[in-house]
Amino acid sequence: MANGTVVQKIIDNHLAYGSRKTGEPVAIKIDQTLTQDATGTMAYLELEAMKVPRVKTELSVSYVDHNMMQNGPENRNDHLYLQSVAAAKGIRFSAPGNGICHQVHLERFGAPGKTLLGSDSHTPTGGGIGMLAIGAGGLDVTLAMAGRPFRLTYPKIIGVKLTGRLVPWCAAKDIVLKLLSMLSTKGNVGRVVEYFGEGVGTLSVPQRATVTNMGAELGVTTSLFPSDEKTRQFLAAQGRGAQWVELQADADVEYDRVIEIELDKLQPLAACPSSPDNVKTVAELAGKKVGQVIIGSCTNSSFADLALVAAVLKGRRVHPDVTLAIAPGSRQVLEMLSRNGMLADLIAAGARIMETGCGPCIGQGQSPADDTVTVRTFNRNFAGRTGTKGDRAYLVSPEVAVIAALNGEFTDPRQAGIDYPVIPAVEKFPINDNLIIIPPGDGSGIEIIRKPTIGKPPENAPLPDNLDGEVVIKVGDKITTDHIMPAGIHLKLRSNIPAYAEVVFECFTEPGKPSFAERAAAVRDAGKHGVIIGRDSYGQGSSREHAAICPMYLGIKAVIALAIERIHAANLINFGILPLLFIKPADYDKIEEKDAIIISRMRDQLAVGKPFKAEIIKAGGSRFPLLLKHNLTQGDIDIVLAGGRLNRS
Ligand code: MIC
Ligand code: SF4
Repeated sequence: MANGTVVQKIIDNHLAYGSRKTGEPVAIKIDQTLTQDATGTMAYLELEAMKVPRVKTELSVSYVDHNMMQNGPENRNDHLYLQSVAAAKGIRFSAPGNGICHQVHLERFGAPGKTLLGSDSHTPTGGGIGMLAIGAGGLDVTLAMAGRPFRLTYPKIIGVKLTGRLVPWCAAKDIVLKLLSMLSTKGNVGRVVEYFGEGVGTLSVPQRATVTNMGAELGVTTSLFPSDEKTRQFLAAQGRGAQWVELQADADVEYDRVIEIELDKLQPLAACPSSPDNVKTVAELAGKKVGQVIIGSCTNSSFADLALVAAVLKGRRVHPDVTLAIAPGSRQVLEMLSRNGMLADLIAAGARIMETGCGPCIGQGQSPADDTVTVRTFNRNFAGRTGTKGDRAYLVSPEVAVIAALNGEFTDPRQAGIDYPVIPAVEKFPINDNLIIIPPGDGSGIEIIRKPTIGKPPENAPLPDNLDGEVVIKVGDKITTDHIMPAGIHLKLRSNIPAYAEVVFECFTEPGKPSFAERAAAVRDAGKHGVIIGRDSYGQGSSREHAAICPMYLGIKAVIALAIERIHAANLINFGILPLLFIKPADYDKIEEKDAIIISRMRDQLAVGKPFKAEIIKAGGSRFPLLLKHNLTQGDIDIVLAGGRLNRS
């Protein structure tokens, strides 16, 4: 293999087409896929629509971890569909209760040097074990299951050099929070973060996975660590030592940019409301009252994380003004805690033990009270994601969280007067895969269970010749897919597009005014095409393709913004919506809701690298020209012209 970084080596090893040219399109073979239930139902409905008899990957796993509340039949209907379609198509099914997809995948399936595509933005968790693990929309994962290579831009590689070793009470979470404070959540599209340096060897695989997991918030394609002795030990402890291969960057490689983080200089950090890059030191927040602490999510609910929390809580009591909820990341973690007595310590201290799964991280329960501070070990604190409007959510390490739970206020854990418990590395994890259902060798006779709430992917017409558009909504910077397509109480509607579409952009609906869905439907019913105007970093966060499917269902034909994030742009293309970019940022200011946008000969104008001529007509009749651009490849253009990927399979 040619010299290179770990990322370059894995990409080169999986190249289906293209070569090592930064910024150029390439396609890579995908070894493994994962889906979770909230994106999985649509992904498998798409797999069925594409008439794929059986998946072609080395391994595909369907997890149930998001929709587990079962308030009404929808969640369980989804599970039954997912389990039966997995059996029919040759996919392993990780049943509800087995754990969060990223945690379980790391424990049981992730392997260095492999490629993993997952319909969840935190799929890069697998980078902790040296795999190239990328989050994508459901349809891209479906295509990978069908054996098609995954298309991406050959990334720029940001080398993050780690030196020294974390000091007590400073954690892996602080590494990624530090990086977020430096790089922010925007402007990192087309980049991969690769960690190197002598500090790497001081971090365990679960610590590395915390870092690569939350690296998703940077907006990078993925993050990854080399595969070394620590990786070997972790795999051996999971009974999978034979899957270890060493993977290191060569000494003479050049990164596109190098950032150095001195682990021993890190301080306990917190991401303040309402963005993961709004980082302060915990010392700066000291004394701020805390009403709720939640420990869990795919970022921080490994055995080591929860063992640390249990050791600190042992013999102590949670502050009377705080509720502490704990959601273990996997059944393996929960089983270990229960067998070694730590679960009893957590319960005795007053913790509320929750089911293993995403739970409050995706607004499934535990919404905080109005005007109170919630402290979470999660990766996202976008406004309203907790289920409480105007929420004040802080993201921290388990170390900071547990001390806040004891003291009822933010405290720099180094000043808490508690000895830092040392949690020894696990030599042998208990292996129990009986909630992972292996598909039969021949699934052709399996009946797929479709209860009434399981819908179909909606159809779309080819792109019209001319865009006779109207601006349905104009939004600002950093609009996340949580703004576009809220989860929380609406999450159970993921398999039912007409119902889910009603809440698109719900957070922007003013009381007594028509919703986005009503306005978009009015534009569509008038025979016009809906257009969304965004500013910088539109479509951050989750990979949910519903943020494209539901607008498509409502007649949206184009999104025009200053920048559109990678996964969301791909989802828009997959569902036949044009992702367009302003050439002159000042044009954003000139456009208002209800303005007409005309793009004549839109189909003919759409060519690789060519700008796009449009015209804005204001309510009073005045007009001005608008020059737009796009980053679409010829393949993307063909998909958009056809009205989406499903029209081309
Ligand atoms: C999230 O953390 O926002 C989710 C829920 O896991 C999403 C996927 C989804 O919306 O189903 C993600 O990160 O991609
Ligand atoms: Fe689940 Fe939260 Fe992780 Fe998303 S970020 S996969 S909702 S635990």
